[in-house]
Amino acid sequence: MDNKGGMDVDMVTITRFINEQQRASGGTGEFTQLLTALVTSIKGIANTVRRAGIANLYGVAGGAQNATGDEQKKLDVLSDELMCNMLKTSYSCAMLVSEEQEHAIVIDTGKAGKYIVCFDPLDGSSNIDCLVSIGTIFSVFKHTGEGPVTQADALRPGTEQVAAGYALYGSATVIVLCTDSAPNMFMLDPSIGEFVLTDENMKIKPKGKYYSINEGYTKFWDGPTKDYVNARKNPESGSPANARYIGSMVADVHRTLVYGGIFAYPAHSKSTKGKLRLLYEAAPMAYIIEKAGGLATTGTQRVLDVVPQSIHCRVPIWLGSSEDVEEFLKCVEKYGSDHLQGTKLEA
Ligand code: AHM
Ligand code: MG
Repeated sequence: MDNKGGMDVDMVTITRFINEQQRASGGTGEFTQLLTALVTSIKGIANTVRRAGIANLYGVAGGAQNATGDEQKKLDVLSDELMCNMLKTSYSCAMLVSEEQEHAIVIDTGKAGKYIVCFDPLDGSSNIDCLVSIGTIFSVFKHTGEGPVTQADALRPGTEQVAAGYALYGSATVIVLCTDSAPNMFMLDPSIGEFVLTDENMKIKPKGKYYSINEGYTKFWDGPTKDYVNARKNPESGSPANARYIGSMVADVHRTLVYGGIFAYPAHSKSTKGKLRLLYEAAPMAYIIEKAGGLATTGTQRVLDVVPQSIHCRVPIWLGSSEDVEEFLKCVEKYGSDHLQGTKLEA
């Protein structure tokens, strides 16, 4: 750090970081255009989230529902519009898939580029109005098919992502970005309006002391889920694990990445495919956690191997520190995977 008068005069901003990567790999600059659009959107969302109470932006958007039947909040709609507009005009995208849009958006030929971006513009909607941390999640694929892009071109397993990331609107705003190596974290410096590199090559601990799951659904859980959580609370030796559950996937996954542990949103008898959507929630988070050295499973397969049946399909997910996830998989093995809800993944 070249610190002069309290300011790093040689800071690594997110744009500088990507420019350097692009130069090293001989890229065309299109990914930088894409990232610039994402960063602009994230800055806009962060600012709106901070001012929402003053600007009368809490509450629902006139009774609207999104593609998967969730009630849309005013901030969901605003964030979606902002991201769609910025990405459409970045000249880097072939198609967009948003949690808030029923169908994929194919970009006009005149503005089209090579990336397919899947995103949840504002994740953790139930936490918006009470000021608990929320986030934005994104996943990036390259359009490789011949001819005009169609919605089917987004139905790709997470292993084919070329980048994934999230923004967390917490006590600070951060972007965690993962291209082909371990994730890097950039924190928004509000005094200059730039995301600055604060953590490079993030690695998750092999074992953590936190487990994170909505225990309100215990009565709907399958045997392996009950067994695993019970074992964490009542270990044969050592201290019980600590429970943490925010109810915003971005915040729960970020804590898991930084402190270690396990986060789960399993399928259960009232939600037989789980809740979290594969393309713009589960797959990007699984990609980030795996690149950090952790694991992400549905209970029967690696999340990144799941081929989506539809753009809004859901998937059960257990992710985090490798030893913690392996411990859960041992519970599945003990029962046999037939005892696991959501074993048959459908659209
Ligand atoms: P959303 O995309 O409508 O905000 O829903 C997804 C959120 C996740 O952030 C979080 O992990 C989950 O829903 C919490 O659900 P629940 O309240 O059932 O525990
Ligand atoms: Mg969401």
